[in-house]
Amino acid sequence: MSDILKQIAEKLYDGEDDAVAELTQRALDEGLTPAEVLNGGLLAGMDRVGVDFRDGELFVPEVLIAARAMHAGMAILRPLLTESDVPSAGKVVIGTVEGDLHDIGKNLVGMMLEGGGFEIVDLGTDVPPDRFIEAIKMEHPNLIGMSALLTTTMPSMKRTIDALMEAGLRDTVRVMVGGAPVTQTFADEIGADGYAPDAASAVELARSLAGQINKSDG
Ligand code: B1M
Repeated sequence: MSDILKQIAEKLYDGEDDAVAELTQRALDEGLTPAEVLNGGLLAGMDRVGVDFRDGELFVPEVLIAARAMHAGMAILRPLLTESDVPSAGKVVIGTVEGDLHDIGKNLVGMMLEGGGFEIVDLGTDVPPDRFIEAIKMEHPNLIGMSALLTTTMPSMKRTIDALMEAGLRDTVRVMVGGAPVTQTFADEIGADGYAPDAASAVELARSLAGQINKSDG
């Protein structure tokens, strides 16, 4: 791995947001691609944070500071990831489900979808089912995207799909789900239309699902 990517990962782990922003910009100036900086620098650093958090070597305050540094790096990459000359591919209402505050993956998926030509309505984190319903009524999206990082919040995805059915809206949108503990099997069990393991496959999935919905019906 290049030296600058290693430094980005280390500074992210240490939670040094200014250094992460500066190194991210420098890596791009040196000719690395946004994907290289994201995967080899920012995500590599966050992976280490995840392992040490799991093993009890890092605690919530340190992880929060690392997350802030991740946001600082992503803010530099954002314009590059969201740049798109593709005509609108559709509209996606996206959010992290009720009870869950993790937003890094959801933000990344939102950015990549935007780069793939989608219009994004981001509801943020801790989004209850009725907030998704309200947004569907107001925004008439092609898709909704739900993210969950906790096994304890995954059932909120099912509650949201149930609420869509109760509101008579299930046929007007396609539902995609993702997040570290989510699997294709779980997506099938709860009646989602698709599951993507990462942000790049989320764009492919969204394209194929959006093609199934005719918004003149919605
Ligand atoms: Co928390 N956390 N956390 N955390 N955190 C995890 C998820 C955990 C696995 C850590 C661990 O134990 N190893 C663990 C969950 C265990 C479990 O349920 N299985 C955990 C826990 C336990 C907790 C708390 C309960 C800790 C506590 O308080 N005791 C607490 C819960 C708070 C809450 O949400 N109510 C908590 C809090 C936090 C912080 C606030 C400190 C912080 C979040 C800050 C923020 O997001 N703004 C945090 C963080 C940073 C993590 C880890 C370290 C990193 C998550 C991350 O951002 N990864 C995480 C450990 C880990 O995942 N290794 C951990 C990088 C991100 C790019 O990946 O989000 O997976 P990810 O997104 C990917 C894919 O999953 C996919 O694409 C993305 C890009 O490739 N994807 C989608 C995601 N959403 C998608 C949606 C799609 C499609 C694909 O379609 C719509």
